[in-house]
Amino acid sequence: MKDKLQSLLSNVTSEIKGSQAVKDLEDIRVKYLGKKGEITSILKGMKDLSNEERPKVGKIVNEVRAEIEQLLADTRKAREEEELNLRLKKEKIDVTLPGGETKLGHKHPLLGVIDEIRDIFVSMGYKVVDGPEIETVYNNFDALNAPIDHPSRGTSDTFYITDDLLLRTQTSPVQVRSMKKMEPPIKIVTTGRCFRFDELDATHSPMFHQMEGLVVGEGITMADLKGALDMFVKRFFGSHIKTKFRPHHFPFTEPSGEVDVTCFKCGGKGCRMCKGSGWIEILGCGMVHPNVLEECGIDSEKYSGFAFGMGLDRITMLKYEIEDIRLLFENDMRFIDQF
Ligand code: 2NL
Repeated sequence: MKDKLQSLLSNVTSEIKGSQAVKDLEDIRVKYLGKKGEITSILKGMKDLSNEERPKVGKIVNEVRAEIEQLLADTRKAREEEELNLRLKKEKIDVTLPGGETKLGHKHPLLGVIDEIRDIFVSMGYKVVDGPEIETVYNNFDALNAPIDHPSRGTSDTFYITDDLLLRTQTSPVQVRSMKKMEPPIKIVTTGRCFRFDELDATHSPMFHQMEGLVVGEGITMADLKGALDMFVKRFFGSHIKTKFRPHHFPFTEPSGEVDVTCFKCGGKGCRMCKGSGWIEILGCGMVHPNVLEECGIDSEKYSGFAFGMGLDRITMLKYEIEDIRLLFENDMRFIDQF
């Protein structure tokens, strides 16, 4: 028995010495000291020994077991240290290596245009205001003098949520809210998403972007309207660009007009961009209708004002000669990365 234990001990010792990894040591522990291990089975066999032999053999077995445990613990410590040193060596970072290229993002072309236009108006003293995309029918239509039978009110043109709530079809309700809250003088711009029940094609999208401006004060006239918009056009398109005011009709302004600018591609000679006319339409405007002022709690005898609105998607498309509005909203990086 003693010899058997001696040879077992020498086997274990050489196995432990020959182990490569911490994991091997665990396998060795299970093989000898585990529930079905060799030492354990010797201990189990002790009951068959004589009374004199049992304590002697027991002592030796326990000594051998203690020796194996000690050897396992020592070797485990050494192996762990080796493995750590190996990892530290392998995973060392060479801080002197050149860095990888970092790709910088940039503004979406539409957002770039929005920021540029907004900055121009802010520099002219306008305050930026925001409002919700879900609006009341009252703020979107009634307060803006829209006739009750106006086609844009119908469910075929507007996304209704309930009888009283809708997705705003223009940014004007933000200005209705502002007029009800603020005292003149008022000088504000607002930008945001608007929604109309349009079929998606190259020039129409059920979701689009608008910017509107509103000025209300004592003695505001059409001269102020023309001066402000002419200034904006020269700052945005260039100082050589001319403006032309054409009569138009909107329910919320009277008189109303549309603004054309000289074609910035051909300089007015006529090209594909301006469809040969030399002029490009960029916005709608007018003097705020007295009904709108009164509905928003402003005395139309004392105050007057002008307002304007423009489609930002269209302006962006003109600026970059983008021929399909869908490109602005598909977020295809092959498109966006060109700006
Ligand atoms: C266009 C025309 C316009 C307005 C928007 C406005 C707002 C209030 C009162 C009066 Cl609260 N008017 N906004 C006025 C004229 C034209 O937009 O073609 N937009 C894309």
